[in-house]
Amino acid sequence: MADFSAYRFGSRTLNLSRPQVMGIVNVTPDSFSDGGTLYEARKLCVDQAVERARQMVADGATIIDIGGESTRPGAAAVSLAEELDRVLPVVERIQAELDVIISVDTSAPEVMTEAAKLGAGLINDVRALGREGALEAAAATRLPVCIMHMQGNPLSMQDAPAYADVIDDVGHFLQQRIKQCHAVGINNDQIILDPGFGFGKTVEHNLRLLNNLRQLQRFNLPLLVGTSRKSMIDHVLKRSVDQRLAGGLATVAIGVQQGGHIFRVHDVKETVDVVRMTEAILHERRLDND
Ligand code: PT1
Repeated sequence: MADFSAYRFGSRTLNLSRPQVMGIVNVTPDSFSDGGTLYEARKLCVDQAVERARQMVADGATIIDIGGESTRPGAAAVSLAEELDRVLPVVERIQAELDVIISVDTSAPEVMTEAAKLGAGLINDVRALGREGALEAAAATRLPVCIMHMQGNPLSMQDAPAYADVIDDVGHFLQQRIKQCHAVGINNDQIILDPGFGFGKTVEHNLRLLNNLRQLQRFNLPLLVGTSRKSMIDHVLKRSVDQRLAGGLATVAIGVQQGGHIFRVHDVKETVDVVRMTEAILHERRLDND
């Protein structure tokens, strides 16, 4: 069994032998230009992102995931220049103002490189370093990477997801990607795995992956779980995106029981409570609050 009690994220270290909560900070405004100048709108957006991150850290998040490209089903692509403009100022401000690990949610090699220079501690790529130059760029940062399974691409992935066996298929995909990481010098102590909930999967695929997450433990790598506010909750409960908290917390409780290490969520405070309570149940005792 691998020991994750002092997992390195660049200059910072985290105890992944206890489940950790990653707070989501999206920097994907519908429009920067609604009133005022573009410059003022961007600054306001950066301020908002930093304040959200500050609250999440106060609520117990130990990682903040910053993303400038929406990857939810049907989302359109964003230009490299736009992604850099959205993400880098937020990375810079959070690094200066908060004591937290910064994760950058990107598939763009240039964003990985520049964010690492500004102090990011984790590269989170839903395309599993599949873009041209991404493997090499990620390797050069020496940072850990989260590699996620996706079937298809965000524009079309929900059209007709199909698997021989979703657990086997996701496992085989991740195994291939791990090999490619090793080939460029990204070692096991720098690889985090993610089954990619909602990325080219039916609700049944997602439920099966969550209920069998433990099977991905065979890689002896940390597991990241991202189910927060996703449509799989709507498919079970018929809830709009702002009414999915309880459903999401149920996925976190099961994710903890199944051995998940990092939970990527919008609702940090509630998730930290569920993680702690679930741990107490599993260990049949109170655990330290750190
Ligand atoms: C994720 C994830 C991510 N999810 C990682 N990064 C998103 N490592 C962005 C829906 O069905 O799970 N792991 N970065 C957001 N993507 C989605 C996908 C959002 C599906 C919503 C849905 O509603």
